[in-house]
Amino acid sequence: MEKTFLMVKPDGVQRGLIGEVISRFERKGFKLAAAKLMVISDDLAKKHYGEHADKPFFGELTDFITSGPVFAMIWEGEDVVKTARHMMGATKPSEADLGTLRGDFGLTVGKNIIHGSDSLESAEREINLFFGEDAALEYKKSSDEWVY
Ligand code: DAT
Ligand code: MG
Repeated sequence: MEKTFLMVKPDGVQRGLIGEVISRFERKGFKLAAAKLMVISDDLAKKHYGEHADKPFFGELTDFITSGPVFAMIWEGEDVVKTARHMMGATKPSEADLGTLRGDFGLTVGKNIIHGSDSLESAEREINLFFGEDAALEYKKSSDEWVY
């Protein structure tokens, strides 16, 4: 089954939104496969956001993501990469639809609550970067037969 990497950013953790984020993905029908509260090292931040290394906001971005605990997760389910991006909303909260996490809880592009992989390739890369291979727990969820 498809997997994605999601992470409640330091602003979401400080604002008490871990439960809200988990709840939305649980209620949607997705399955939590791994989770940990952690502080990202400078090295990991630079690798994770490597695609943005040339952008003017790169320093601000890595400073922010390392500024406090994040809640890293692997979620599993049909089309989870694309669907999770819809549930997060647009990068800029001012452009994110209400009903999305960023639309409901964010105000600025920097502090936008949540990270989610943007493709199958980045999901695999980010899962390996944060959890390593084989970290996703395989288990049967009794609700699956009512979701699929
Ligand atoms: P997303 O997080 O939606 O995948 P992204 O990969 O383009 O967005 O950018 C990563 C993060 O960098 C984003 O969540 C917030 C920050 N960011 C993006 N564009 C920015 C900008 N123009 N100014 C400041 N921060 C920005
Ligand atoms: Mg991105």
